[in-house]
Amino acid sequence: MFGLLDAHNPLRSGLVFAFCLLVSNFWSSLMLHAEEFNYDESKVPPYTLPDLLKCDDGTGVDSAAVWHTKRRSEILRMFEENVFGKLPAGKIRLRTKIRSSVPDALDGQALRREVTVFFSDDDSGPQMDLLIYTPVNATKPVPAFLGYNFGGNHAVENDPRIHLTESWMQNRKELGIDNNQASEASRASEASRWAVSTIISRGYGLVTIYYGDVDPDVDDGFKNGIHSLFEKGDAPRAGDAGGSISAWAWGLSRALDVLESDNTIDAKKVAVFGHSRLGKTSLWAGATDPRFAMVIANESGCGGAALDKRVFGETVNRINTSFPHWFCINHRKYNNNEAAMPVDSHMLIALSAPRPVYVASAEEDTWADPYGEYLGLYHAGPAFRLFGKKVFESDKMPEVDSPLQADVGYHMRSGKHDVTDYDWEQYLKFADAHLR
Ligand code: GTR
Repeated sequence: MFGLLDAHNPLRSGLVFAFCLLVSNFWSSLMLHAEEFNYDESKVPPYTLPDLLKCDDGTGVDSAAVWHTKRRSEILRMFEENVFGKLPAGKIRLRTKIRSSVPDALDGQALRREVTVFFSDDDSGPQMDLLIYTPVNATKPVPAFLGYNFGGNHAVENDPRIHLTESWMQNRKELGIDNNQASEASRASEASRWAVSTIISRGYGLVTIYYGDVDPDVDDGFKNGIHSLFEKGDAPRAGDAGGSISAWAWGLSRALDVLESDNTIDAKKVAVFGHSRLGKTSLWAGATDPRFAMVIANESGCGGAALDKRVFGETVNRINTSFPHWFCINHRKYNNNEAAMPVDSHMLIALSAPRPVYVASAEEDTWADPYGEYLGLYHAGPAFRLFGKKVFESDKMPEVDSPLQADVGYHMRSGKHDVTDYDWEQYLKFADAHLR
């Protein structure tokens, strides 16, 4: 086309130029369109959710036994193959070392320990630091919340005795994180998200881990974190090889392994908790590890509790483009193609049934599609009902700041994407009802 340009014929080259401009505007408007996100309920495309209670061979699921022995594993396999991917099943020998033990943390309220968990025999190999709070006055092992933090264990509470995280971190000038290393300036930077004192005073333990210990949140070709334990050499990755969310979920299960031999925590009563990408992770951890007694997904959005087929807010294409390392390669088949997905979030949530599951949204967090998060939980209902559990009757979501709790729980908090004391209040109430 450019060959037609003739510098000696201004009229002709002007016309060609105008044509080229038109074509390029057309393409850029198409590109722009592809990057536009829908926030309008009336523009949600018609969609059909895969049938939760219909087995691959067409037979229906009419009992908890059939769910457990047949349908559940079919769904789990579909998520491994198409969404999160799987990690090699081999057992890893864990070693632990107590890094610190403070008997009077939180003004004397809690025993706080830092425990390093090594995933190999090499002290400089992959490892994670558990930060464990338990009430000092407990007379028996306590139920607990287990969840990752974004900012490092030292960001959870303002106490210089907590070691600064040494793992790779995203640079954040405002928090003094430079050269991908934490500094004192980021101490307590995430404290508002962890109602530690309230959790302890209500008789629960809290166990938290910096998620980057297990797998740094960066597209590094799966060389770092626990991937290095499983993937040697440069062989191309299988389409269903587990991405970072699988790695993080795996780390939560290893933390639970450790808690099983801790006499301050009742490992049979551990609620797995996570916010945002870590809420996607807590759902996947609950799905893959039935030992978690309760599952909490705070504002987990696309790839979490929100129905992908609604294509509302964040899309599959966008998430795989921004974060190519979170999901497995096969997930990219559904970029701009949510309708073809053989699963959706109702099935992810159902994988935790009959255990109590809490899904939470925030009103201003439209990127995560609050109504889609509610609907994911609502449409998971039939799996819970097989076990006689009480779930929500209506597909109409509750009003803002009006939590709904049965054997599943939901609230949409006013405000933005975050974790607040209000959220923890609801989780504690839910835990009182189901873990006590
Ligand atoms: C966003 C991402 C979301 C959510 C969030 C978070 O950038 O698009 O899916 O996971 O990050 O984890 O804070």
